Amino acid sequence: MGQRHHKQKAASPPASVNAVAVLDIVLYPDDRLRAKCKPVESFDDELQALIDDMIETMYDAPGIGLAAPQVGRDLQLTVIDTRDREKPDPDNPGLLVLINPRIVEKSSETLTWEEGCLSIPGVFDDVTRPKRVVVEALDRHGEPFTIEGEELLAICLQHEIDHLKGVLFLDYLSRLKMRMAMKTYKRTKAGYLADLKKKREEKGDPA
Ligand code: K1U
Ligand code: ZN
Repeated sequence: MGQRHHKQKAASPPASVNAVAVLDIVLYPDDRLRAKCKPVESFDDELQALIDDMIETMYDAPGIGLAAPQVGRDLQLTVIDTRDREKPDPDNPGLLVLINPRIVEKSSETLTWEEGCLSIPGVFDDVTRPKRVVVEALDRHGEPFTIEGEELLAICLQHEIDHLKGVLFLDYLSRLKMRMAMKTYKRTKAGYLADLKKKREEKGDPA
């Protein structure tokens, strides 16, 4: 499992008890991003801690989604929050925890969105996907639910569910766009790792 970086909170319990942690994000081209993830079968305390850590990691990044393989776990688990703090939308479901999710409906209408990925920092490109999807999943307690997403939520649901199958948004790019993306990534990955090291040193975390 990736290293955990504990966040200090005033009046919080000792670090060993229920401390939420920001996890290391696995970077492309790590093989763990290509795993076909296993279904979650046990909704125990260990799973609850992983979910809380993934939520913290997504908000810290910041991102609008995060899938378990991105923190080195081959489990069918993802967290999503596509809310825009500046533009509150009463129709947005807010924070979602999706376990063993599957797309049960896709619209024929498509939408092209410039996607990014926390595992491929600095690379953004257009991907065309169904504009609306319906997803069935289990919540963090193992209760089934159905979520319908349109536009950004639909795009994010598909991006995260792809992660659980070892698929990355890069896989949808033409060879030319992929070559350009890799040139950009070579430059941005080094800067990203240097910034991460500096951030950790400032926080007093080990490298
Ligand atoms: O799964 C991931 O890598 C997270 C990724 C999700 C995603 C982004 C764009 C389209 C589809 C899916 C991200 O969150 S990248 C960061 C990002 O898009 C963002 C960050 C802060 C505010 C708004 C967006
Ligand atoms: Zn991603």
